[in-house]
Amino acid sequence: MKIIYSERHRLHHGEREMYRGQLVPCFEKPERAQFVYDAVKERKVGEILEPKEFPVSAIERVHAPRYIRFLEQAWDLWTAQGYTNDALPAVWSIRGHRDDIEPENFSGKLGLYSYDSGTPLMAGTWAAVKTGADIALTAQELVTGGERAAFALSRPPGHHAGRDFMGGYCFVNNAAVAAQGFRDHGAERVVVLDVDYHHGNGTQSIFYERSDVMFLSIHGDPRTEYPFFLGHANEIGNGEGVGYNKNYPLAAGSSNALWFDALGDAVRRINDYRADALVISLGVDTFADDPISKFQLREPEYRKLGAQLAALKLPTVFVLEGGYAVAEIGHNVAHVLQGFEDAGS
Ligand code: OKP
Ligand code: ZN
Repeated sequence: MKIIYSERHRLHHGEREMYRGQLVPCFEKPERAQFVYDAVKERKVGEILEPKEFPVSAIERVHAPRYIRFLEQAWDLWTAQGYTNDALPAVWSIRGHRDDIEPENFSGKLGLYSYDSGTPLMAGTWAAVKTGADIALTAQELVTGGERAAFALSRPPGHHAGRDFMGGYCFVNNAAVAAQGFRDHGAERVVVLDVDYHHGNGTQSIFYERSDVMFLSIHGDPRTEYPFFLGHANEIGNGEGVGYNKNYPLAAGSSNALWFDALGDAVRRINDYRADALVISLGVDTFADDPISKFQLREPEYRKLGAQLAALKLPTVFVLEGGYAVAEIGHNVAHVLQGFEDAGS
Protein backbone atom coordinates (compact mmCIF):
# COMPACT_ATOMS: atom_id res chain seq x y z
CA MET A 1 0.00 0.00 0.00
CA LYS A 2 1.05 3.60 -0.48
CA ILE A 3 2.51 5.31 2.60
CA ILE A 4 2.28 9.08 2.96
CA TYR A 5 4.94 10.75 5.11
CA SER A 6 6.64 14.10 5.63
CA GLU A 7 9.55 15.12 7.86
CA ARG A 8 7.52 18.16 8.91
CA HIS A 9 6.03 16.25 11.87
CA ARG A 10 9.34 17.10 13.61
CA LEU A 11 8.25 20.74 13.85
CA HIS A 12 5.96 19.61 16.67
CA HIS A 13 8.04 18.46 19.63
CA GLY A 14 6.45 19.22 22.98
CA GLU A 15 8.75 19.39 25.96
CA ARG A 16 6.50 18.56 28.87
CA GLU A 17 2.91 17.56 29.63
CA MET A 18 1.05 17.87 32.90
CA TYR A 19 0.74 14.39 34.41
CA ARG A 20 -0.18 13.51 37.97
CA GLY A 21 0.52 17.03 39.16
CA GLN A 22 3.91 17.34 37.52
CA LEU A 23 5.35 18.40 34.21
CA VAL A 24 6.87 15.24 32.72
CA PRO A 25 8.58 14.67 29.34
CA CYS A 26 6.02 14.28 26.55
CA PHE A 27 5.11 10.73 25.60
CA GLU A 28 4.12 11.89 22.12
CA LYS A 29 7.49 12.66 20.53
CA PRO A 30 9.07 12.82 17.05
CA GLU A 31 10.89 9.50 17.50
CA ARG A 32 7.51 7.80 17.25
CA ALA A 33 7.03 8.66 13.59
CA GLN A 34 10.71 8.03 12.90
CA PHE A 35 10.43 4.46 14.20
CA VAL A 36 7.29 3.85 12.16
CA TYR A 37 8.97 5.24 9.05
CA ASP A 38 12.03 3.05 9.60
CA ALA A 39 9.94 -0.10 10.11
CA VAL A 40 7.67 0.32 7.07
CA LYS A 41 10.68 1.20 4.92
CA GLU A 42 12.82 -1.71 6.11
CA ARG A 43 9.93 -4.14 5.66
CA LYS A 44 9.02 -2.71 2.26
CA VAL A 45 5.35 -2.26 3.19
CA GLY A 46 4.92 0.07 0.24
CA GLU A 47 6.09 3.10 -1.69
CA ILE A 48 6.60 6.17 0.54
CA LEU A 49 5.24 9.43 -0.90
CA GLU A 50 5.21 13.10 0.15
CA PRO A 51 1.77 14.62 0.81
CA LYS A 52 0.10 17.09 -1.52
CA GLU A 53 -1.05 20.42 -0.09
CA PHE A 54 -4.76 20.95 0.40
CA PRO A 55 -6.69 24.13 1.22
CA VAL A 56 -7.59 24.76 4.87
CA SER A 57 -11.23 24.58 3.76
CA ALA A 58 -10.84 20.78 3.59
CA ILE A 59 -10.01 20.80 7.32
CA GLU A 60 -12.89 23.17 8.05
CA ARG A 61 -15.32 20.56 6.71
CA VAL A 62 -14.98 18.98 10.17
CA HIS A 63 -13.47 21.78 12.29
CA ALA A 64 -14.85 25.19 13.30
CA PRO A 65 -13.20 28.01 11.33
CA ARG A 66 -12.60 30.09 14.49
CA TYR A 67 -10.78 27.14 16.08
CA ILE A 68 -8.58 26.70 13.01
CA ARG A 69 -7.86 30.47 12.96
CA PHE A 70 -6.76 30.12 16.58
CA LEU A 71 -4.41 27.21 15.81
CA GLU A 72 -2.87 29.15 12.92
CA GLN A 73 -2.25 32.24 15.07
CA ALA A 74 -1.67 30.72 18.51
CA TRP A 75 2.11 30.77 18.55
CA ASP A 76 2.30 34.38 17.36
CA LEU A 77 -0.23 35.47 19.97
CA TRP A 78 1.69 33.64 22.69
CA THR A 79 5.14 34.96 21.73
CA ALA A 80 3.73 38.50 21.37
CA GLN A 81 3.39 38.35 25.15
CA GLY A 82 7.10 37.62 25.46
CA TYR A 83 6.94 33.87 26.09
CA THR A 84 9.15 31.38 24.26
CA ASN A 85 8.27 28.17 26.10
CA ASP A 86 5.51 25.75 24.99
CA ALA A 87 1.97 26.99 25.68
CA LEU A 88 -0.17 24.75 27.93
CA PRO A 89 -3.68 25.59 29.14
CA ALA A 90 -4.50 25.88 32.83
CA VAL A 91 -8.11 27.12 32.73
CA TRP A 92 -11.13 25.79 30.83
CA SER A 93 -14.75 26.57 30.01
CA ILE A 94 -16.95 24.09 31.88
CA ARG A 95 -20.67 23.20 31.86
CA GLY A 96 -22.85 26.26 32.04
CA HIS A 97 -20.05 28.68 31.13
CA ARG A 98 -19.88 30.57 27.86
CA ASP A 99 -18.30 29.22 24.72
CA ASP A 100 -19.78 31.74 22.28
CA ILE A 101 -17.40 34.58 23.16
CA GLU A 102 -13.73 33.95 22.42
CA PRO A 103 -11.74 35.69 25.16
CA GLU A 104 -9.18 38.28 24.10
CA ASN A 105 -6.74 36.92 26.66
CA PHE A 106 -4.50 34.15 25.24
CA SER A 107 -4.94 31.78 28.20
CA GLY A 108 -8.67 32.26 27.85
CA LYS A 109 -8.58 31.41 24.15
CA LEU A 110 -6.39 28.35 24.77
CA GLY A 111 -8.73 27.17 27.51
CA LEU A 112 -11.79 27.66 25.31
CA TYR A 113 -10.32 25.38 22.64
CA SER A 114 -8.86 22.60 24.79
CA TYR A 115 -9.77 20.09 27.46
CA ASP A 116 -6.51 18.98 29.06
CA SER A 117 -3.05 20.23 29.99
CA GLY A 118 -1.23 17.39 28.28
CA THR A 119 -1.16 18.91 24.82
CA PRO A 120 1.60 21.53 24.47
CA LEU A 121 1.57 23.93 21.55
CA MET A 122 4.78 25.42 20.10
CA ALA A 123 6.21 27.33 17.13
CA GLY A 124 5.92 24.48 14.62
CA THR A 125 2.69 22.93 15.85
CA TRP A 126 0.41 24.39 13.20
CA ALA A 127 2.81 23.57 10.34
CA ALA A 128 3.13 19.97 11.54
CA VAL A 129 -0.60 19.62 12.16
CA LYS A 130 -1.53 21.08 8.77
CA THR A 131 0.87 18.63 7.13
CA GLY A 132 -0.78 15.80 9.09
CA ALA A 133 -4.15 16.73 7.60
CA ASP A 134 -2.54 16.96 4.14
CA ILE A 135 -1.15 13.45 4.67
CA ALA A 136 -4.60 12.11 5.56
CA LEU A 137 -6.17 13.86 2.55
CA THR A 138 -3.46 12.60 0.21
CA ALA A 139 -4.08 9.05 1.44
CA GLN A 140 -7.84 9.48 0.98
CA GLU A 141 -7.39 10.93 -2.51
CA LEU A 142 -5.19 8.00 -3.58
CA VAL A 143 -7.73 5.51 -2.28
CA THR A 144 -10.63 7.41 -3.85
CA GLY A 145 -8.60 7.20 -7.07
CA GLY A 146 -8.50 3.42 -6.91
CA GLU A 147 -5.70 2.39 -4.56
CA ARG A 148 -6.75 -0.54 -2.37
CA ALA A 149 -5.31 1.09 0.76
CA ALA A 150 -2.99 3.83 2.00
CA PHE A 151 -1.28 4.60 5.28
CA ALA A 152 -1.22 8.18 6.61
CA LEU A 153 2.03 8.17 8.62
CA SER A 154 1.57 11.38 10.55
CA ARG A 155 1.95 12.81 14.01
CA PRO A 156 0.77 14.32 16.30
CA PRO A 157 -2.32 12.05 16.46
CA GLY A 158 -5.82 13.37 15.82
CA HIS A 159 -8.66 11.29 17.26
CA HIS A 160 -9.10 13.31 20.46
CA ALA A 161 -9.52 16.58 18.52
CA GLY A 162 -13.14 17.63 18.13
CA ARG A 163 -14.84 20.20 15.96
CA ASP A 164 -13.46 23.05 18.08
CA PHE A 165 -11.15 21.52 20.63
CA MET A 166 -7.68 20.07 21.07
CA GLY A 167 -6.53 17.61 23.73
CA GLY A 168 -4.91 14.21 24.21
CA TYR A 169 -1.90 15.29 22.09
CA CYS A 170 -4.30 16.02 19.19
CA PHE A 171 -5.12 19.26 17.31
CA VAL A 172 -6.72 18.34 13.97
CA ASN A 173 -8.66 15.11 13.58
CA ASN A 174 -6.89 13.49 10.65
CA ALA A 175 -9.19 10.46 10.55
CA ALA A 176 -12.27 12.70 10.48
CA VAL A 177 -10.70 14.86 7.76
CA ALA A 178 -10.07 11.73 5.67
CA ALA A 179 -13.58 10.37 6.29
CA GLN A 180 -15.11 13.70 5.23
CA GLY A 181 -12.78 13.70 2.22
CA PHE A 182 -14.25 10.36 1.15
CA ARG A 183 -17.77 11.78 1.56
CA ASP A 184 -16.87 14.84 -0.50
CA HIS A 185 -15.52 12.67 -3.31
CA GLY A 186 -18.41 10.32 -3.92
CA ALA A 187 -18.57 7.88 -1.02
CA GLU A 188 -22.10 7.73 0.43
CA ARG A 189 -21.30 5.82 3.59
CA VAL A 190 -17.97 5.92 5.41
CA VAL A 191 -16.86 4.04 8.51
CA VAL A 192 -14.27 5.22 11.00
CA LEU A 193 -13.07 2.32 13.15
CA ASP A 194 -10.86 3.40 16.04
CA VAL A 195 -8.60 0.71 17.51
CA ASP A 196 -6.42 3.03 19.61
CA TYR A 197 -6.38 2.19 23.34
CA HIS A 198 -8.12 5.49 24.09
CA HIS A 199 -11.65 6.33 23.04
CA GLY A 200 -11.78 8.58 19.97
CA ASN A 201 -13.86 11.22 21.69
CA GLY A 202 -13.07 13.83 19.05
CA THR A 203 -14.11 11.66 16.13
CA GLN A 204 -17.25 10.46 17.92
CA SER A 205 -18.33 14.01 18.71
CA ILE A 206 -17.73 15.20 15.14
CA PHE A 207 -19.97 12.54 13.61
CA TYR A 208 -22.40 11.90 16.51
CA GLU A 209 -25.46 13.33 14.74
CA ARG A 210 -24.69 11.88 11.32
CA SER A 211 -25.68 8.61 9.65
CA ASP A 212 -23.33 9.02 6.67
CA VAL A 213 -20.24 8.39 8.79
CA MET A 214 -20.45 5.51 11.24
CA PHE A 215 -18.01 5.56 14.15
CA LEU A 216 -16.94 2.48 16.13
CA SER A 217 -14.30 2.40 18.85
CA ILE A 218 -12.67 -0.36 20.91
CA HIS A 219 -10.94 1.15 23.94
CA GLY A 220 -10.14 1.12 27.63
CA ASP A 221 -13.26 1.78 29.70
CA PRO A 222 -13.55 5.53 30.34
CA ARG A 223 -14.57 4.77 33.93
CA THR A 224 -10.85 4.29 34.55
CA GLU A 225 -9.08 5.31 31.33
CA TYR A 226 -8.43 8.58 29.51
CA PRO A 227 -10.38 10.50 28.11
CA PHE A 228 -12.81 9.65 31.00
CA PHE A 229 -15.79 11.73 29.86
CA LEU A 230 -16.86 9.91 26.68
CA GLY A 231 -16.73 6.40 25.26
CA HIS A 232 -19.43 4.53 27.21
CA ALA A 233 -21.46 1.72 25.67
CA ASN A 234 -24.74 3.62 25.80
CA GLU A 235 -23.51 6.37 23.45
CA ILE A 236 -25.34 5.28 20.29
CA GLY A 237 -25.62 8.58 18.38
CA ASN A 238 -28.11 11.41 18.38
CA GLY A 239 -30.83 12.56 15.94
CA GLU A 240 -30.00 11.30 12.44
CA GLY A 241 -26.99 9.62 13.97
CA VAL A 242 -28.88 7.22 16.25
CA GLY A 243 -27.56 3.73 15.58
CA TYR A 244 -24.40 4.95 13.85
CA ASN A 245 -22.13 5.19 16.87
CA LYS A 246 -20.84 2.11 18.65
CA ASN A 247 -18.47 1.92 21.60
CA TYR A 248 -16.74 -1.16 22.99
CA PRO A 249 -15.34 -0.05 26.35
CA LEU A 250 -13.21 -2.88 27.76
CA ALA A 251 -11.81 -3.06 31.27
CA ALA A 252 -8.14 -2.15 31.58
CA GLY A 253 -6.20 -5.42 31.38
CA SER A 254 -8.79 -7.15 29.18
CA SER A 255 -7.71 -10.32 27.38
CA ASN A 256 -7.04 -10.48 23.66
CA ALA A 257 -10.02 -12.83 23.36
CA LEU A 258 -12.32 -10.08 24.63
CA TRP A 259 -10.67 -7.54 22.35
CA PHE A 260 -11.25 -9.75 19.29
CA ASP A 261 -14.86 -10.41 20.35
CA ALA A 262 -15.36 -6.66 20.11
CA LEU A 263 -13.57 -6.48 16.77
CA GLY A 264 -15.72 -9.33 15.44
CA ASP A 265 -18.88 -7.48 16.40
CA ALA A 266 -17.54 -4.28 14.81
CA VAL A 267 -16.73 -6.15 11.59
CA ARG A 268 -20.30 -7.51 11.45
CA ARG A 269 -21.75 -4.03 11.90
CA ILE A 270 -19.46 -2.55 9.26
CA ASN A 271 -20.52 -5.27 6.80
CA ASP A 272 -24.19 -4.61 7.55
CA TYR A 273 -23.70 -0.87 6.98
CA ARG A 274 -22.49 -1.50 3.40
CA ALA A 275 -19.86 1.22 3.59
CA ASP A 276 -18.06 2.63 0.56
CA ALA A 277 -14.85 3.44 2.41
CA LEU A 278 -13.08 2.66 5.67
CA VAL A 279 -10.81 4.82 7.83
CA ILE A 280 -8.86 3.08 10.59
CA SER A 281 -7.66 5.18 13.52
CA LEU A 282 -4.61 3.01 14.06
CA GLY A 283 -3.22 3.42 17.54
CA VAL A 284 -0.88 0.70 18.74
CA ASP A 285 -0.97 1.73 22.39
CA THR A 286 -2.97 -1.52 22.74
CA PHE A 287 0.51 -3.14 22.85
CA ALA A 288 1.15 -5.26 25.95
CA ASP A 289 4.21 -3.20 26.88
CA ASP A 290 2.79 0.26 26.22
CA PRO A 291 3.79 2.60 29.07
CA ILE A 292 0.43 4.38 29.43
CA SER A 293 -2.11 1.70 28.42
CA LYS A 294 -3.40 -1.67 29.62
CA PHE A 295 -4.32 -4.07 26.82
CA GLN A 296 -2.28 -7.09 25.76
CA LEU A 297 -1.84 -7.11 21.99
CA ARG A 298 1.40 -8.31 20.37
CA GLU A 299 2.61 -9.29 16.91
CA PRO A 300 0.19 -12.20 16.27
CA GLU A 301 -2.76 -10.03 17.31
CA TYR A 302 -1.60 -7.14 15.13
CA ARG A 303 -1.32 -9.42 12.10
CA LYS A 304 -4.75 -10.89 12.83
CA LEU A 305 -6.20 -7.38 13.14
CA GLY A 306 -4.77 -6.47 9.72
CA ALA A 307 -6.17 -9.65 8.16
CA GLN A 308 -9.66 -9.07 9.61
CA LEU A 309 -9.66 -5.50 8.29
CA ALA A 310 -8.61 -6.72 4.84
CA ALA A 311 -11.54 -9.17 4.87
CA LEU A 312 -13.92 -6.20 4.88
CA LYS A 313 -12.78 -5.63 1.29
CA LEU A 314 -13.23 -1.88 1.51
CA PRO A 315 -11.07 0.95 0.19
CA THR A 316 -9.08 1.67 3.33
CA VAL A 317 -7.06 4.52 4.80
CA PHE A 318 -5.01 3.82 7.92
CA VAL A 319 -4.26 6.89 10.03
CA LEU A 320 -1.59 6.72 12.74
CA GLU A 321 -2.83 7.60 16.24
CA GLY A 322 -1.19 6.54 19.52
CA GLY A 323 1.50 4.08 20.59
CA TYR A 324 4.11 5.05 23.19
CA ALA A 325 6.38 2.01 23.43
CA VAL A 326 8.59 3.95 21.06
CA ALA A 327 11.10 1.23 20.15
CA GLU A 328 8.29 -1.18 19.22
CA ILE A 329 5.77 1.19 17.65
CA GLY A 330 7.13 0.76 14.13
CA HIS A 331 6.99 -3.01 14.19
CA ASN A 332 3.53 -3.03 15.75
CA VAL A 333 2.18 -0.75 13.03
CA ALA A 334 3.96 -2.72 10.31
CA HIS A 335 2.47 -5.98 11.59
CA VAL A 336 -1.05 -4.60 11.13
CA LEU A 337 -0.27 -3.32 7.65
CA GLN A 338 1.49 -6.55 6.64
CA GLY A 339 -1.38 -8.63 8.05
CA PHE A 340 -3.66 -6.55 5.84
CA GLU A 341 -1.48 -6.92 2.74
CA ASP A 342 -0.81 -10.63 3.26
CA ALA A 343 -4.54 -11.32 3.48
CA GLY A 344 -4.75 -10.06 -0.12
CA SER A 345 -7.54 -8.01 -1.60
C1 OKP B 1 -3.49 9.98 22.95
B1 OKP B 1 -3.83 8.84 22.01
C2 OKP B 1 -0.45 9.90 30.24
C3 OKP B 1 -1.88 10.18 30.68
C4 OKP B 1 -2.80 10.26 29.53
C5 OKP B 1 -3.38 11.60 27.60
C6 OKP B 1 -3.33 10.40 26.73
C7 OKP B 1 -3.59 10.76 25.31
C8 OKP B 1 -3.49 9.58 24.39
N1 OKP B 1 0.29 11.09 30.09
N2 OKP B 1 -2.64 11.48 28.82
O1 OKP B 1 -5.12 8.34 22.11
O2 OKP B 1 -2.92 7.74 22.03
ZN1 ZN C 1 -4.22 6.31 22.54
